Amino acid sequence: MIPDTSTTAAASTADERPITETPLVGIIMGSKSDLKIMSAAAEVLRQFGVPFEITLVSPHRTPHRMVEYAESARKRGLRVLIAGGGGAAHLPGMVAAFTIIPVIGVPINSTTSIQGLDSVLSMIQMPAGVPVATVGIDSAANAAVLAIQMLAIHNARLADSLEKYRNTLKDRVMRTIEELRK
Ligand code: RP5
Repeated sequence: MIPDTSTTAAASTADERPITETPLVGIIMGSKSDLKIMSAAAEVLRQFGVPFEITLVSPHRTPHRMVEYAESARKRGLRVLIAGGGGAAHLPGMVAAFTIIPVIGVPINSTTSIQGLDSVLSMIQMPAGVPVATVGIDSAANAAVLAIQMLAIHNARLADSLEKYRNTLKDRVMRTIEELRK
């Protein structure tokens, strides 16, 4: 049964009503040591009221679980996967091989020697027809925003929330410009 170690989360306040109770986004990672980075994706999804699940799926240590997770993801209602990994980060690419739902890869800087470049290179050069949308090193929050943008194609509430979010980013820059003028 997948996912046996996951937490299903959905926002519950009036302003952050979940769009459905079923998780739409699956956040997965190769190791518990990735959680400190990947929890940023969970936080963003929570803020936007997007139901998600979060769990460990290791391509090397639990390969059968990885196949089962990827193959069952769409049937279970998931619409986007966010997959993080460090070092030889095969998780996003291998999961993408077993599902047609979009996979967003988060390269994680888990080694001090090459600082996440190993993970980037493990994710970006996918063969034609099996893409992984790779975000920046340790950029789990951006992966969540990208997932929300995908869901917003068919969800007006999420589209409105994204417009508001973008305006807050713009306002922040404009405030700084004003302060520098003084
Ligand atoms: C990868 O190896 C994981 O995604 C993690 O980033 C890295 C190190 O894993 P641990 O040795 O900390 O479990 O598979």
